[in-house]
Amino acid sequence: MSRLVAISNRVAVPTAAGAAGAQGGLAGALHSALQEREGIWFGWSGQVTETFTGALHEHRNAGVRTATIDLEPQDVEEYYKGYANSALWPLFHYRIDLTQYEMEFGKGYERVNDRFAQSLAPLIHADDVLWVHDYHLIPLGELLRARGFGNRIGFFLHIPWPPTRLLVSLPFHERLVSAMLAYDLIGFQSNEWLESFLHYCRKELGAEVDDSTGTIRHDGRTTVARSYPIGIDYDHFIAEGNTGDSRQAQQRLMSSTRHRTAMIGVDRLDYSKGLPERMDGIARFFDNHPERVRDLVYIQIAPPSRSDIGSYQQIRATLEQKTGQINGAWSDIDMVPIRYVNRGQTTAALFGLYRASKIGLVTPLRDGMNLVAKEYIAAQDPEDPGVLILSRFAGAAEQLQEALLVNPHSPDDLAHAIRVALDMPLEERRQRWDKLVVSVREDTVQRWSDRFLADLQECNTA
Ligand code: ADQ
Repeated sequence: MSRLVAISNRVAVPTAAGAAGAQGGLAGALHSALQEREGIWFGWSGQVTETFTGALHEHRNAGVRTATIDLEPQDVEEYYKGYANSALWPLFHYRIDLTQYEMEFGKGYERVNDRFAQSLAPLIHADDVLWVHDYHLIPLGELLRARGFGNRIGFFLHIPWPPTRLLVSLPFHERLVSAMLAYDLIGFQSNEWLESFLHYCRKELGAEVDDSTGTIRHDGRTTVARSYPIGIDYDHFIAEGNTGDSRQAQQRLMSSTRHRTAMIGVDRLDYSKGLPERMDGIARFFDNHPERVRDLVYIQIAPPSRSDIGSYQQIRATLEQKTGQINGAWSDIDMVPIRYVNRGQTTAALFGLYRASKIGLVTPLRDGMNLVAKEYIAAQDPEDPGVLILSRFAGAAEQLQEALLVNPHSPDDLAHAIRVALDMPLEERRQRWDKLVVSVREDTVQRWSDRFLADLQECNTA
């Protein structure tokens, strides 16, 4: 088995306490793949230095070798906050209204990708397999090829791929996408994102595309693009659920909600997660069913994320205002309908909270996959499972068809789903959950990385 070199913006090995949550789903996912294949994980340390040196910090962390570099303040502004999170992230989540296209951002993005290539190059052996992750590092494969690396190099996009008509609003979009064709294998979370990508390659690059195999021929190179839906580390998650911490969290929530049904949402505080829209749906439910306000308590766990970017400060303010309005309108001296918790939780505690909640509310406006939906299903009691309400615009909806699928933009649709979930008979809840759990248990993060790496190994490098 070839050695694996994984590359992502941040290197974040989960701690034993399982506090990887606030870093997003990527941390846990990559960690499992690297443990299996004696590998290196390369990325930005998260530290800034006045002048870039390219010096490597090397560590062994929870059984995984890591190598990181520091970046300059200007790199962070232009590459991380700028191009990655103020241009690509909003655009790829269909938020063209929030997208900022500054020339400096694009230049900083190229420069940092080149710095990654320069610092990574001495670590690469001839027969290593390289796996690049996410939108921060799209041009890295091409920059490594320009340095003469003929290794197998794969790329996985954790976020959606936008429709061609949106993507063409990005200045120099052809350059970005043709750089991607330097990879041997490109993975997407769902068939929908894959189809959009193939459409772009055919229409805008004039590439020869075989839809049935995902093969793209362009400028003398061949790239394969496929869908590899990511999953959770099911066994590890279940083990976390068997701890005292998990049971304590479950008990704490149950004893504080008593005769009311707990409904839970767990999200990074990001505008893609549809949090204000979710509050509008809950408010609509209360407006339509004032007699049921006492039946429900909503727990929103939302740790801040990217809080130095203006659009993220805005979303936080909006959410706090909406939560305050609903609580102002519907609270009584002995009850508050929404509990808003602005900090992360351990994996064990999350498991307990999911299990104590008879409704899981996962309503992103767009999401590459969404692992919270899968965690919610995994944490349910098979004898008395809760109901998952899931946005049809999350990649996870392709696999979790037995959830109550909703349009997160429609408050009426959300309010209706909440009512249906509250009233769903045990028999139907079991039938739905029995089907949902099969995919969550089988399509794990291990299977995701095994499938991707097996396909990458098969690729014929040009
Ligand atoms: P994220 O946008 O971060 O990931 P998601 O898939 O939901 O979204 O993963 C979040 C992870 O963080 C989950 O494991 C969840 O338990 C955890 N988490 C969230 N809020 C938490 C909190 N308050 N406390 C503790 N843990 C918390 C990106 C893409 C997704 C894709 C993943 C993986 O945006 O679409 O599913 O990568 O590819």
